[in-house]
This record gives sequence, C-alpha cells and structure tokens, in this order.
Amino acid sequence: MKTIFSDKHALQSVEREFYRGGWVEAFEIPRRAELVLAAVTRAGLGPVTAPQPFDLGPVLAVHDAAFVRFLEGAWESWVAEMGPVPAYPNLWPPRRSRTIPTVRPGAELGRYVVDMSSPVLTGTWEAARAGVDCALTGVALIESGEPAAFALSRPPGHHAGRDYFGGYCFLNNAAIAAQQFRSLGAERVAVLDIDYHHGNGTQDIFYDRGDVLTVSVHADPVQDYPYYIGFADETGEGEGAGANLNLPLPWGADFASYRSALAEGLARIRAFAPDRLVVSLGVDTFMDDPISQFRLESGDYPRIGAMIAALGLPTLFVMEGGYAIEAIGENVVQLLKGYEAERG
Ligand code: OKP
Ligand code: ZN
Repeated sequence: MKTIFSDKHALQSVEREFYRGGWVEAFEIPRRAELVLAAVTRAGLGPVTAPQPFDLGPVLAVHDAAFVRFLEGAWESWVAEMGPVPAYPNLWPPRRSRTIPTVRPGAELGRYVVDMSSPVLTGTWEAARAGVDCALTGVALIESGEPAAFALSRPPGHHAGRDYFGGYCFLNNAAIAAQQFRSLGAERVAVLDIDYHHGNGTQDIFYDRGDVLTVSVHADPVQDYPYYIGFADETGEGEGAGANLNLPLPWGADFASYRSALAEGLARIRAFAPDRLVVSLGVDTFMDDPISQFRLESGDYPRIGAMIAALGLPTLFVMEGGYAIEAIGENVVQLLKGYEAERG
C-alpha cells in the first residue's frame, strides 16, 4: 500500500516535556515518524508520496470554527506578548465560568488545551495541517480505487476534540478523514482506534452521530490518560446512541485479552456494515513502550493487521502513538504487512 508522508511533521519538535512533576526527554519526537518511514522503505511496503494540499473545509467539517481560528493564530498572538518561547498553558477555566474573550493569549490558550503535552510552537499549525493533508490524501487514494493507504501523520490527532486539543494532538487527522469519506459519499464509516490511549477526541466528535461508528480498545481510563473519558458505559447519544464502543483493558493486558477485545470491536464494525474504515494506528500497546502498560509483542502486530483485513473494507490507516523508538517502525510495518498478507 502507499504511504503518505510530509517532512513538515518535523516543525512540531520539543526536546523536553512535562511528565510526573518535571521536565524529561520528550517522548513524542520527530524521530518517531522518521523511523516509521525508514521501516516502510526498508520493508518495501509500497511507494511513499507527499500529500496534496487541502483547504480548511474538511478541518471545519469536524472542528469548531472558533477553535480552528484560535489554533491558526495561537503562535502569532503568543509570541507577540511572550516572545519566542513554547506556548504552554498555566491556567484553565474554572467550571461554570463564561467564555468572554480575553486579550491575553495565555488565557485563551487555557480554554482550548487540556494538558501540558501539546505546546504550540512556531511551526505547529503548519505541521498539524500537513498531518491532516496526509490523511486527506489517503482518503483521495482510496476513493480513486486503492484498497488501503497509510497516512504517516505526525503530530498525532485522536485526542483533539471538536473544540479542544491536547495529548500531543492538535487536529484530529483520523476524524477529519472519516468525515471526508462521508462528504465524498460513503454512507457509513467506522473508526477503529487501536492506540493504547482512548481516542477521546474522535469519540467526542462523533458522539451524537449514527453515521460514524467509533470503536476504541485502550487502557482503562481509571488508570491512564485521558482519565476522564473512555469508559465502557459511554455508548453515544441522540442519533449516535449505540454508535460508540469503548473496550478498556487493565494495565498489564497481554495479547490474549487484547485479541478478544479487538475481536469484539471488529464484530461490532462488521454488524454496522460500513463502507469505509479508518484505523487510528498506535503501537504504544507494545510491551516496551515507555509511557504505556500493555504487553503486546512485535509478533502480535501482524495478527492485528490480519484481523482488521478480515473485515474486507477499504481501509485508511492513520498514524497515532508509539514511543518505543527501537521498535516503532517494525511494529507499524508488521501490522500493515499482516493486513496486506490477509487481504491478498
Ligand atoms: C498520545 B497518543 C506522558 C504523559 C501522558 C499524554 C499522552 C498522550 C498520548 N508524557 N501525556 O495517544 O499516543
Ligand atoms: Zn497513545
């Protein structure tokens, strides 16, 4: 399958991040994408192409317009007041406060960002847009007849909601792609999120919609990020009632329990009979991942790919997390090769 990749991902780059009360060597780094790209090339997965540029239409089809406007101008307004330092929030609105605009960039930032993992830098907007372009180019390839494509997007996207960002994510690449499939004529689309962390942004975006099924297998939010969302009893609301499936697993989950949760998620997708599938592909389920607590082994990833392929759906894979630098490339490529081998 084709891989879509943009060098612009490297514009989002920090040396350190805030973790457990202090500044540590960053986990979400440009090298992650470079290592996945190298593994794709080495394994001969298929051609690597640059994304086509898209306008903001598909972004605004899932994200709140004021949020998008804020993110686009966030660096410019921040740097004007604060100088060229990364834009981190140092406060958040208290509950029951109103959204009266302020003239201070730090106060506006606190409205839209949920944590300290996602600093806005000079190139953040451009990097995030390039990640979206990768996903949208993948959609275009599938609409032109490719059975599958791999959008090597970075920064990741699945923690970005309708009007908030965080968890290393700015714009929700996978959700934007899913909506684009809808806009181009697919009647039902499923999003399967296999990143270790719950895809809270994707759930948020489609929570009240019955035309996009969201399924996520992830660490129990009682124990891990994003903590406040991702529980099994969140099943969707309104028209979306029954169209969200959360399959949380405890710390220490191995492939035996992972496989049964995934099988349950895939059965739900099969029953939904979607026209297109988007996979939020994180490999932070790997046993050696430095911020995660599952126990999958490299040999498990081709089996996951094969299970997904058995759905027989046109499938767009969109890169999300995975922080075990030494294994990220191999794990991603093995999953995609497992998919292709089963798909034939
Ligand atoms: C993004 B993705 C580690 C603490 C957790 C946010 C985790 C975001 C994960 N620095 N911070 O789902 O892999
Ligand atoms: Zn993750």
